[in-house]
Amino acid sequence: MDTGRPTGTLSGSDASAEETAPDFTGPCYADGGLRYSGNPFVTRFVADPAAHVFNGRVYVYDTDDQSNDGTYWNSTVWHAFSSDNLVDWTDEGTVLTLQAFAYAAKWAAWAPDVVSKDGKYYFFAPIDRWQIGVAVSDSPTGPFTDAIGSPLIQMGRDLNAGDEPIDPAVLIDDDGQAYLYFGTRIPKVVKLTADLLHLDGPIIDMSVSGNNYAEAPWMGKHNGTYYFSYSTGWPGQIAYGTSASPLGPFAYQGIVLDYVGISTNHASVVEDFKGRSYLFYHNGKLPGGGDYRRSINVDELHYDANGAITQVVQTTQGVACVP
Ligand code: FUB
Repeated sequence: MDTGRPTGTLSGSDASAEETAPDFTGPCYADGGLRYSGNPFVTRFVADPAAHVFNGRVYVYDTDDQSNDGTYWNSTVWHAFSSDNLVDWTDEGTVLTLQAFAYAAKWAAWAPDVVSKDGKYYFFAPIDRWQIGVAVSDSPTGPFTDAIGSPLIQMGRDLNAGDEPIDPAVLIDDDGQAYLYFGTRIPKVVKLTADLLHLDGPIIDMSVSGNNYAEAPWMGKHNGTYYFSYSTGWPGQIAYGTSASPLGPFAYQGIVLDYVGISTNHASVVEDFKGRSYLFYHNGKLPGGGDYRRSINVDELHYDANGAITQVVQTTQGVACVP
């Protein structure tokens, strides 16, 4: 996809890479200069990026703000983009709609997550602000079909589902155990069965010191430590805590991403794509953008020598092309 965003050239600390680069040909270079993604790196209004690497390619699953009415997050479809170099992005179009879920009231398709297991792709879909469904596909871009026929999580039905079971985020740990994180104001976690289609135990309130959790949970793992990140409010920053267990308790560590200038903040981490880590997040900076017309960005994420995340710098340049 031609994003229409500016491309950059090597400068500063990247200049050393220029000196050692064998040549400046190939898709990552233009006019002898390294290309950058630009931020926002899309020309469509999409938000709530859930980024994953599947088969060596980055897929970003989003809430589709382009198709809401501009006054609320009332889109009924989810969108995706993909790239193998972080600069050339393919618009994968609508990958799932609320129509796929017979039980949906069909008025709000919010922040999703997708995981891969045994060659299949599982799309965790927050539906209408009170339930979470699962759809499955053989391809990361669908078509996805309802995998259960009823909600995986439903407010009122499930004990301790909370007041607003939204923003699912799934971690499949190194031992194969899957954990589903979700919720507003109180972070929730529940184990999933091996087929990812059922709860495998009670829904637990997760403890994060500082108690400033609002929404947008994301769980990552770095050098054996679990990193739980989340938005702190409306507006919010992306904060994080760490733990030796995926169930917590999490000790507050600091801010991953500062305010983004609109009412919501929502981010995901790609821990390792061709040797670097990245933070995907949204803001309102695409022309015509704002609270309900958000667009997605990517910047590098760094850990210091002690494993602390260095606050991510929000750039308009974006990230360098990775061949
Ligand atoms: O996109 C609708 C909602 O806004 C998401 O579910 C929240 O995380 C916030 O970004």
